[in-house]
Amino acid sequence: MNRFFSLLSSDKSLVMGIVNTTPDSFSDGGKFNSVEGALTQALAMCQQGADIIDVGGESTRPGAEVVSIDDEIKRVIPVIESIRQKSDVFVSIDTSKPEVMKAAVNAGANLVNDVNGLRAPGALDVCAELDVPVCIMHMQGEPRMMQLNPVYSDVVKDIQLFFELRIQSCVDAGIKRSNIILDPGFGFGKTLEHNLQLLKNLDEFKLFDLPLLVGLSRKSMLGTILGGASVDQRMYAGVAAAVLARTKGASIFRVHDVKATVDALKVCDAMNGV
Ligand code: 7PM
Repeated sequence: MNRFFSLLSSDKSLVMGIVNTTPDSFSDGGKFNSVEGALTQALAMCQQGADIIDVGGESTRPGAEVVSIDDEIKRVIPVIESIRQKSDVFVSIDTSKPEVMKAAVNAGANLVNDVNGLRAPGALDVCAELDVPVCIMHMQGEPRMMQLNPVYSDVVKDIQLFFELRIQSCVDAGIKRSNIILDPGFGFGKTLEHNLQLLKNLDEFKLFDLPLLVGLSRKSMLGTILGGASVDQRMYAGVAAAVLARTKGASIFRVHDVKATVDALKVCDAMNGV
């Protein structure tokens, strides 16, 4: 059993720090500074107790520009390689493109995080071949349109069915069941009511007996709950949401505010004796 697998199967909460490599997230937009900036951010998150660093080069923001395979590889691979040179932290690649998944794992990434749930042609086969853990996230619709009018007959049951079908497709493609992580995809084709239903009933997704990952950090549902708080005013709400998700069975937390989340989850883990 490898080191990452042992960590995933431990009862500890795991914090995944978000590192964005899109040029617009760094002031000069230049290549060197983007890599340097992403590396500095990743190393700081490790200091703050992150267990995993999630590296993404494709914005899923509604209306964001499409990134080509080549451009995405040029953005993320130097960042993964530079993290690998300085640290043995686990690295996750946030992408929906099979070519990027392959290049990233070959550069040292340990986990594939796909907001599209490995639905792109070839993604299932590539992940079976790479034999790394994969996070299957639920999204209704596609980023550009998904928030216009999300509809479910029962958001929890509908997503359970989605997971059941995706797990089957993964296993049929040769992905080990023990390599699958599930994520209900907060904010991806969901109203505030849907997101709250999911948070309240998160334990319903434990029926698959697979690890649950949640991304609640700085999301607009928190802004709405707070009565219109901007992105930089959502940290305390995000920490509260992570703690609530922990009590409902989540074990991996994808966050921007690593130190605050790590400290809060230490209280949960101490209470649970883990
Ligand atoms: C705009 C909209 C910008 C949405 C950024 C986002 C998740 C993820 C993201 C998640 C997993 C964000 C999202 N969210 N991967 N990637 N789970 N597994 O707020 O919830 O970071 S992007």
